[in-house]
Amino acid sequence: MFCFQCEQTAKGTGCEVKGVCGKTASTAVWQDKLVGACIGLARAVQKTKATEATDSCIKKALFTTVTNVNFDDESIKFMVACVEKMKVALDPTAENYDMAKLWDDNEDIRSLKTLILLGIKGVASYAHHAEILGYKDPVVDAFFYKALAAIGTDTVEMGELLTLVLETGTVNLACMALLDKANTETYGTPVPTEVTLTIEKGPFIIITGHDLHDLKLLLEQTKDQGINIYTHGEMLPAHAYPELKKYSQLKGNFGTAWQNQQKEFADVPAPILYTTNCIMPVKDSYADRVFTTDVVQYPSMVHIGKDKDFTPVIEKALALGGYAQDKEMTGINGGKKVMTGFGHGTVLGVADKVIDAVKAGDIKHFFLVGGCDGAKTGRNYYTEFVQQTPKDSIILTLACGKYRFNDLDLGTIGGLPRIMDMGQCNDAYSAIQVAIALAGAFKCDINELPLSMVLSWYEQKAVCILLTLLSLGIKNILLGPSLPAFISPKVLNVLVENYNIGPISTPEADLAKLLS
Ligand code: FS2
Ligand code: SF4
Repeated sequence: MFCFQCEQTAKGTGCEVKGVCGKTASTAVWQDKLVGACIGLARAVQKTKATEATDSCIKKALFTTVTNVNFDDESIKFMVACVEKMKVALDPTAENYDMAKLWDDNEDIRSLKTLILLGIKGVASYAHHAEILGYKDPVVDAFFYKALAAIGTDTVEMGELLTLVLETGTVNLACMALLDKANTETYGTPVPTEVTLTIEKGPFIIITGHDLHDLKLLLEQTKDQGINIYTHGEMLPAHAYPELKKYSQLKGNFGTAWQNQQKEFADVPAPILYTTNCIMPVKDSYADRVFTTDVVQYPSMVHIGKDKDFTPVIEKALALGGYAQDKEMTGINGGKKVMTGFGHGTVLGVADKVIDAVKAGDIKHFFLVGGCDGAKTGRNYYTEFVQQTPKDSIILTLACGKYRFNDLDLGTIGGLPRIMDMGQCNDAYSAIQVAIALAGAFKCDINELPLSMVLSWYEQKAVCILLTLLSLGIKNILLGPSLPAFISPKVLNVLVENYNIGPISTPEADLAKLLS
């Protein structure tokens, strides 16, 4: 096997025996076969034409290969067969691609093709969520075939690949906009919402991952059942959507970021429903309580299929019964509640207030501190960075990296909390909208704003978001906890020369640099 798609890759170079994430060599090989089959399908589509079925299939297949999504060889094999069948129906002569060719390629070509591949895996995840809500963008869907076909082409040159890298970012912006539209038209515009970390006594279900549609269905199915629902990980921002928060059994948030799940789920008297990444290898201590749905699969765990009948989860919650007494829990800094719901709708709704505060000097700087969390100790950087930001600065955040600091009370400026959670990783779209609006108000370029981006990455959705920021010409991004293994020195040079992207160092040094 070879895999270097995530931040925790072995030795910082690549997993070759077994994944640090727990992925076996056999799963890695099947995932490669799945991507190779998708390239075959893309080749067939380019000769013939795409269908609704091929569009859906490509998105689901790419999402399946994202880190911490699917550890189940049988389901991946099944998907490979489905993709191949579609390909043969369109063009029996189109060949699948052997991913070993990519892993063994010249390091710069491999680097650029990998950036495109990982980027479209992220885009596919967002496009899949949007499609579930009935939203599609033909430009986004067409790009998967174009990008996959390019990855499978031996003769493609560096310049052409660099253009495609940036196009991946542009397409992802369109895709995040599509998902934003899908989410807000379906569930309403997020409103600032305080979320408790206390778990009430009695039966409950923990729902994790990014899929709001699964949460909605679970809320419908648990109406009047005496079962409470708690979000976990990337599901936290769901509390802010009017059409979800109206369910009285949606009570609060359980636990912190994904990498703590094995510890946090060990003795929880409730089932856990995984709707997307990040699932970690399931420990015996809670294996009887794990349920998966949609793209997530894990060997021997109960999978809820297309019928979305959550009865087994509900029955498990009732059988386990939850805690006997209310259980007060805290975030990693001891806070008992967190806030969410500061999407672009809310922040731009008070744009005048924000602009006045900047003009009056009450707000001197904005920081976007967001992205993925992960297990590395160096990620404490983000907690310390936020703690050390000056009192006249605002911290915009998103995705699961916020669990490092979202329970801190850093006070307010002009009635606005200093930490504003904009949502899930895909809600980077909100941060971009706010940056564009501020640049418009101050008649300057985004790079001239008193705005610094300090990002953390782990998996492939972070890759597509980074590419979006680069495609918008955003410079001086600080990235941590370490730079991706798949960026070759030459490609890194291009990114540094054109975008001045750099690694995080220490909170003190970085703050001094960003505020100078
Ligand atoms: Fe965090 Fe994991 Fe959102 Fe990522 S919960 S690293 O999936 O996409 O973020
Ligand atoms: Fe290794 Fe990350 Fe790939 Fe898992 S996803 S095999 S940890 S590089």
